[in-house]
Amino acid sequence: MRYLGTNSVSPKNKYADEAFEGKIRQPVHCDMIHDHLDFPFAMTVNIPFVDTSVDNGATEFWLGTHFQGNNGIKDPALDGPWIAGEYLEKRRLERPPIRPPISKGSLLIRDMRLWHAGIANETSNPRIMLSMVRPLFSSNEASFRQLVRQFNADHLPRNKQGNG
Ligand SMILES: O=C(O)CCC(=O)C(=O)O
Repeated sequence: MRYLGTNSVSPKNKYADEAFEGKIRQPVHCDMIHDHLDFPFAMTVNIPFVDTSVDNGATEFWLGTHFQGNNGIKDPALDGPWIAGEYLEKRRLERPPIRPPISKGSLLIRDMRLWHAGIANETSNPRIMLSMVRPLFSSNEASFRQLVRQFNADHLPRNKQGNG
C-alpha cells in the first residue's frame, strides 16, 4: 500500500495534497518513476472513500496510453514521473483525457502505465482515495523472467542485457 489519507504519488512530493481544497493539480504521470516494461507488468487499484466528481477533483485519465507507458517521454526538466508537455499535447489531439465520476467504494483497476493526474479539489471536503500498486508477476516466475529477457534483448545493448 502506498498511502491512505491523501491521494497523490507520494507524500513527499509537492503535489501530494491535491485531494484537499484549493490545491494545484498533479502533472500528468504514470505510476512509478522507473522506465516501464513494454507489456503489462503491474496494476494500480484505486478505491475512493468518497464519491468523486469534477468538483472535488476526480482523477483525469488518458485512455489508451498504457501501451506506451513512460518510456523516453518523461520531462527531463522535472524531477518526477511527469510526462513531457509535447507528448501530452500530441496525445490530447488524438484522444483527450476524461474525468469519470466514481462512486465511493468502487474498485478502479488500471494498468499502472496509464497516464493520469489528480485534479485540484474545488470543494471543502477532502477527496480521500486508497491507491495500491501490485505486480502482475512474481519475479521468481519463469514466464516473467522470460518476458524480461525478451524485453532486454529488444531494448538494451548486448553488453547490458545480463542474465534476466
Ligand atoms: O489524486 C488522484 O486522483 C490520482 C492519484 C494518483 O496519482 C494515483 O493513485 O496514482
